[in-house]
Amino acid sequence: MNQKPLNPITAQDIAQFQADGVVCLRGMFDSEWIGRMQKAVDRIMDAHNPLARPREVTQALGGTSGRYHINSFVWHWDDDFKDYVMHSPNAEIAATLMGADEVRVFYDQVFVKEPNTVEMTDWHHDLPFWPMRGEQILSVWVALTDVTHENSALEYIAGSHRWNKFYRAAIPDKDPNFKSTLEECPNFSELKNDPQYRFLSWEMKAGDCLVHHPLTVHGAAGNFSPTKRRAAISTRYFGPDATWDPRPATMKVTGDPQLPAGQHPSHDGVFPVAWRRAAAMA
Ligand SMILES: O=C(O)CCC(=O)C(=O)O
Repeated sequence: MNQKPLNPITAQDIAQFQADGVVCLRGMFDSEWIGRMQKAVDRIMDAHNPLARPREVTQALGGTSGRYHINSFVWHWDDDFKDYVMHSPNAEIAATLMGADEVRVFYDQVFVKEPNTVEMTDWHHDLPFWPMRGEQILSVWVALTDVTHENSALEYIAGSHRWNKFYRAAIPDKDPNFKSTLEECPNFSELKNDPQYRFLSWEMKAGDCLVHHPLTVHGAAGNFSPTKRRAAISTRYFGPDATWDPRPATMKVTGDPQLPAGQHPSHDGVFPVAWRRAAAMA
């Protein structure tokens, strides 16, 4: 299993990430990682671990076909996920795009949409949902299956991370704990013909990844394939400029270190260091 990205991350990739708030990196994870994490996802989806945090979106919304399953902070209780967040190419990819000398794990999140799942991923950006602030925070969304426009490819709005917007957290199963007075994120699916927005979306092979800034607006349609699952793990990492900001209506962190607001969350048990430049260069 590769620990370093299989392909170089170029200056152009970094420039694109900075300008658009998202970049697609091809062929970064080898087939051993993909096979191992596909099996791990199958295992954790119905596991009864006390630390499991499943959200069954299809069920919660009264859907009658398919399954939209989300699970978060899995690395706290599953060794394959722990190895994946700590020792796969994820952390070096994150460090390279953030320009950070040290990268800590924030959390991992599994997204599975089985065939015939109509539930969309509502348009949103991530930061309003998180008890965190900073520029050096990002997500590495790794495709564990091939991804097509039919089976729920993610869509992004280029440059939306620079809009100075902070939209209300959009929770797929409409959990009322996240209600807030923040402005609601528009349904950009209805604005596809508006020339002021540049939509970005990629069909992907398993092992490709998307890296996005925490304020880049994104969403996805349902999985309308009758046969093909769409599965991904989105791992969130942060660098030295991130600070703890436990606002109301934000996500509870597994193992919450109860840090004071404004502090860098350098709690090794909850946010372990996954990459340091000095060690990587040695
Ligand atoms: O995979 C999905 O549908 C949603 C992913 C997402 O919103 C994220 O990784 O931030």
